[in-house]
Amino acid sequence: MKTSIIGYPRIGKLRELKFASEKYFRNEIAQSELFDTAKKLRTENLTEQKNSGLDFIPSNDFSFYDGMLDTAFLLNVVPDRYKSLGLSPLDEYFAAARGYQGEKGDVKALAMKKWFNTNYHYMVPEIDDNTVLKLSDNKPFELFTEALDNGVKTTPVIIGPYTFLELARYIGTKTKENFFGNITDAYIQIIGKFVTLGAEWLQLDEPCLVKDMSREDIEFFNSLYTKILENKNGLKIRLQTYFDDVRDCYKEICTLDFDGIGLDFIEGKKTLELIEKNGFPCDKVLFAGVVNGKNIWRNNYEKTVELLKSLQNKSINTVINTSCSLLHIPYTLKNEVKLSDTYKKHFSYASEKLVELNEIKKIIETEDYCNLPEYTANIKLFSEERSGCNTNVKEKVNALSEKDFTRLPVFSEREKIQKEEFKLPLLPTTTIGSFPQTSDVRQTRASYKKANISETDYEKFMKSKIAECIELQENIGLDVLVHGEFERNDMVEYFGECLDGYIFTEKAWVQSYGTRCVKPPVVWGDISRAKPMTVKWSTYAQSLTEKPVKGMLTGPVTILNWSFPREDISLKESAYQIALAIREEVLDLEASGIKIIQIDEAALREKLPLRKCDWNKEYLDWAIKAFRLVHSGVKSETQIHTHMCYSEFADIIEDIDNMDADVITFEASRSDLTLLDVLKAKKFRTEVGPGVYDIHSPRIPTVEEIKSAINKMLSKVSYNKLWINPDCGLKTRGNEETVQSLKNLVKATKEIREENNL
Ligand code: THG
Ligand code: ZN
Repeated sequence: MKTSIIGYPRIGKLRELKFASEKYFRNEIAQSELFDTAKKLRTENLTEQKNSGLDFIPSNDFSFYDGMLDTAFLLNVVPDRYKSLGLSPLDEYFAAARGYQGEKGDVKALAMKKWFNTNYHYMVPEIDDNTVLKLSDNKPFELFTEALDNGVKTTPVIIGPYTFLELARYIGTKTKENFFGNITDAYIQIIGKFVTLGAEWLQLDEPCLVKDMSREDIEFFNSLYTKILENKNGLKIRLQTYFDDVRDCYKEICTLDFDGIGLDFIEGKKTLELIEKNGFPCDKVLFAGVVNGKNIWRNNYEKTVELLKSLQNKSINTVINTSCSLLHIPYTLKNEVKLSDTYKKHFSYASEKLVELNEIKKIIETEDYCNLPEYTANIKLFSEERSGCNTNVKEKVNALSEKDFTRLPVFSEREKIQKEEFKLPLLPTTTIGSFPQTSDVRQTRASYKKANISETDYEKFMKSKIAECIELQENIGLDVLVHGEFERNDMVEYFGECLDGYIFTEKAWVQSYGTRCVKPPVVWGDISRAKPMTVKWSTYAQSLTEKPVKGMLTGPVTILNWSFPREDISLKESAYQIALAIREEVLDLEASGIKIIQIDEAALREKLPLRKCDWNKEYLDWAIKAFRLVHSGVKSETQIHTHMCYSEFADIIEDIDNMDADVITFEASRSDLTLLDVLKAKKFRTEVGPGVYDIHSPRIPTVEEIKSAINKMLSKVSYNKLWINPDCGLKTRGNEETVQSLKNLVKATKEIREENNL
């Protein structure tokens, strides 16, 4: 049996690509230096994969920002506003990714969205009626040739035409059907070029096949590939799916002329059943995703081998594959120097997954594999009892009942009480929580972590930053303040570090979007709170001002979704454990005089099952309850806020109301505020602050632009319920642009209040 992966991380083991790109953005290095770094990283990846014994090595999984954006540029789906800037190709690409504000113009970035159920984000291709979809870039071919020059005939990877057209945003009157001819022509041309270059395989990623598909969707998919596969000219085409099963179109993909089909056996609940019921075509290769590409636990060889043998027994021509691209896990355990081997031996990052693939191959190919040391060591690992059990926590979770999930009095009563309590102006202004994490902040945190400065000095520094931040917000004229979150590296990692049951890593970076990475903590055992985590900072901030300062917490679902979760207990149980811990923090904050507490559920939407039929029973039923559990114990005058990121929540808007928060802020500005219509239609009850400007771009929004956003909002949301805020935390921004943007926000709000006599 051969081995394969779907894609590899690209940011660099020590985030070299991130640092080089950001230097390039700051004009500190030339384009050529950035290109050199990128090439070096690609070569390193290639060498590592080749040396591991991997049979199918991908190319074109590299990207300077995002694979979807690359595909848009490959297909000439680039809005005129970027082309007309007259920038170099690379700068035009970054303008679409990040927005551009400079001597050549002022344009916003493309929209950005969550990539399926991961913490990765993709750029949304934008198609208007003038878009001429055609092959217009050479990157996939250049990267194939580059690898060939290094002695490896790779499998180039490209997003497939169905997923591309499905995920694109259509801003004119045309729809995906209008692009049938052009996109099939483009893919046929791509195939032709790879044939000329001597490629053997092409991998087309079609993750959209794991979502609900209508009859029309299936027919559209069918016609796209019927046309493309008629022209494959001897190139072998692998249809690669991931993140769930393909139950709606399994039969169709088996009949089409693909040479290989990649299916996910980890997240695809029905993958095996589909094969058992319908068989698998003997003229195709099954790329069986049996090594988890999303989590960091070692593979259970006994189970995997049993599965692979069962496929073998059905005479299926099988390749051992990962369940999805390894983009979603960190590079290598070699850089985890501090973590004890007690834990590490249970872990497997991308480069260790390569070793696992090779070991599984060896085991499968060995007649009497039960005595292979690779196999026996793995059996032993999985039979060991793991530490971290806390019966007290388990009992608390078992004892939960309906009243623990219910806050009283009801929303409408609380709303009245709170208006009286806070006496805020109409359209209150606030921010999401974090302020710029400037280099002094990062450096001081790092020195403290390395014990280079004392706790007293660290606390002094943090308090001075908090005081500065409070003064700044008062000067700007914001109504509800925050402490700035300077003590936090990340809104999830920080709590992971404070909570018992979590372990955290040193260099386990995973790309989140563009050059931004996160370091997800690992849920190791049962979770509990050892001590207050945020009270000291919040109460200090509140002591400096008459205005309310929000206490800032991360909600249980987000903490869990942005961690590497356990696989031995359910997500629901872990979420309730975390919820109980955060609940203790909420009650401590309240007891210390904090009157507004924000509990972010930035990632609530992200783990929603990809198929609607699984939404309630498998997720929302416990996710919403976990949030309610956190805040149900507070007084009626304590105001609970929450925040959500990049989400499309139109279809779960009622569930969001059901979280029973008093105020929600969310990101809307990159998607043209379409959510407002839904809020209106569904009579959204929670007070709401749809972000008035996009913080993921360095450009400063003008007063006029913010006013126009607020006016749009006022046409859909009652002035009694509307809050004014940026659309996410400010930690990635610089000080100067932040101050200017917030000043514009306050000025715009004041003018609107005046113009409307509010
Ligand atoms: N934390 C986690 N996941 C997230 C977010 C987060 N997913 C969605 C959204 N927010 C993604 N946004 C960001 C924003 C900023 C950063 C990462 C993801 C960021 N990262 C630093 C960087 O890459 O330079 C590294 C962090 C650090 O220095 O500790 O700024 O907020 N978990
Ligand atoms: Zn956000």
